[in-house]
Amino acid sequence: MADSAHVDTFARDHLPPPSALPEFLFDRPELQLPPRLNVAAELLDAWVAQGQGDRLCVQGEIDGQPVRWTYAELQQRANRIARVLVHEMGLVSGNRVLLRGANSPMLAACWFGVIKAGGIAVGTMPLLRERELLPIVDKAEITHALCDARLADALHAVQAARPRLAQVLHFNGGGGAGSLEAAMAAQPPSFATVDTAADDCALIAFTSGTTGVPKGTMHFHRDVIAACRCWPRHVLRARADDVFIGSPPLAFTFGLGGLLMFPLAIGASTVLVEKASPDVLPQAIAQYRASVCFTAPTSYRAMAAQAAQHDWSSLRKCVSAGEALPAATRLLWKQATGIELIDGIGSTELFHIFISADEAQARPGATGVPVPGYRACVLDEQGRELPPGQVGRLAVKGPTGCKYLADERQAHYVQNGWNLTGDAYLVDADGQYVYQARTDDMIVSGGYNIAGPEVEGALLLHPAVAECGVIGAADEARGQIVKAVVVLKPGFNGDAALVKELQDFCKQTIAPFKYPRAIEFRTSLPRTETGKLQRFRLRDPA
Ligand code: 3UK
Repeated sequence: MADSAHVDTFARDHLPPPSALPEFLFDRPELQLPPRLNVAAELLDAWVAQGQGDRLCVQGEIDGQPVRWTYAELQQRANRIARVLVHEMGLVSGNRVLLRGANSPMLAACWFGVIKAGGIAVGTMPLLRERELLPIVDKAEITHALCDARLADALHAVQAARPRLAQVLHFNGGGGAGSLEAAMAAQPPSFATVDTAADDCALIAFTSGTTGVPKGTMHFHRDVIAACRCWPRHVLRARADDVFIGSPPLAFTFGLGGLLMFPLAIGASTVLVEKASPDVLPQAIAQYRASVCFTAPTSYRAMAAQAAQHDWSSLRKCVSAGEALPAATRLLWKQATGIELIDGIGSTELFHIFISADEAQARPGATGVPVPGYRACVLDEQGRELPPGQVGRLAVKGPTGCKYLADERQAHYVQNGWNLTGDAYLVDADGQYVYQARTDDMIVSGGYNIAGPEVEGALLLHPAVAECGVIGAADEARGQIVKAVVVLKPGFNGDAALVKELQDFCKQTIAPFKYPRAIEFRTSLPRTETGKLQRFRLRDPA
């Protein structure tokens, strides 16, 4: 720790104590990382230094105009931003810089600018409002921000309430006087990337948690590089000529890894589009001839429904994460595009995917096996390892792991060196990990343990069902009953006959005791910005 490059020691000072950290595994040859490491030096400067600066790096739009930047062009913009941060905004290495904006090439340049200057990037979801930004600014003691001009209002309100956040510049607003772009234009395009220690903090990612104060997960430079060398290398196996695209925001580590770190780690290019909802993503895939796609299971399901209208011929690899992938969705996508989805479970705490299966290993209903570099097991309530076939708590360790910023909940996520993700899993006879539910979402009805996602999987096989969520509803006789909230496809009517039909359908598809005794029809389901179903809002509509 003595040779940290950070002048501002906030991150180091607020790490969990060593005894509360998970065990880290670096036993693979590709995980032997040097003591000095900077993500921007590895992913950006190194390509330019190797004479690869003219390769295409990032595409998208700025102010409605198409953008195509090479590695050298992104590097020069990041360099100018680093200079603006240091020389105009008074950034000192180790300061936290809030980033606010939808995915765009400029947001990527800002991210690298912060990292080059030795700052700590704190990405925030574009939809967050003042009351959600305030706890992040407080918790991470944020002093600087780079913000998309179209999202300036909420941040102005935060600034008014928090004098600490004194330095803010805006981008993507036309580049007029006072903008980040104008400040960049006054700086030369070179910058000496700060020589950070491998265990200096590079980013703090806040969890998309459903309850309580958001948790900040700290990630070192080495965590990001280690993640680039595990799942992408061994499971995704993309190539330098691949074009990455997808929906998750760069503020979400699923998006930061999949749409920025992983393509740049192999010299590939990425498309950063502001809107990547299922109704516009297919068009963007065709327009940019994208070959590797990252999005959530519900998005694949929605895109599959309109597959016939689009050109998927450029697409090679499709990654699903964020929530469990129903077997029905895997099948629909394969039928629509011919592509076998790559499912993977990751978390903000571990940065990215740690259990997954490539196209060849993929099995409907299973997530896959531990990614090389990671180890996993299923534990009982006492922390003992369970044999195959039994449902328990998923435990993981690898080169990355949970480091909450000053948070008591570290002791919930990390126990005896394992990261406990809060998921109920079983390992089947083939060693495949089979997702059951979030531990808190297991339904106990009449003495049976029932996993809501399994019932959802059954309902999704019925032709009338567009989307659904299954929860436990309080019941005097049974403690809980299985309740399904269903969104129907157009042309279906949610009447008593359909309720009966869906119930019978479930009884034929899975063990009859799991069928939903109550079914409610709605026009949409509550989801987070990252595509996760908010079950707590189904349970308690208020
Ligand atoms: C759930 C899954 C079943 C699971 C994430 C890939 O989702 C990500 O991070 P979050 O912190 O949530 C983590 C939790 O989400 N989950 C994610 N993927 C799957 N459940 N199958 C899956 N394939 O409950 C997990 O504990 O928002 C995903 C990469 C980076 C990420 N941050």
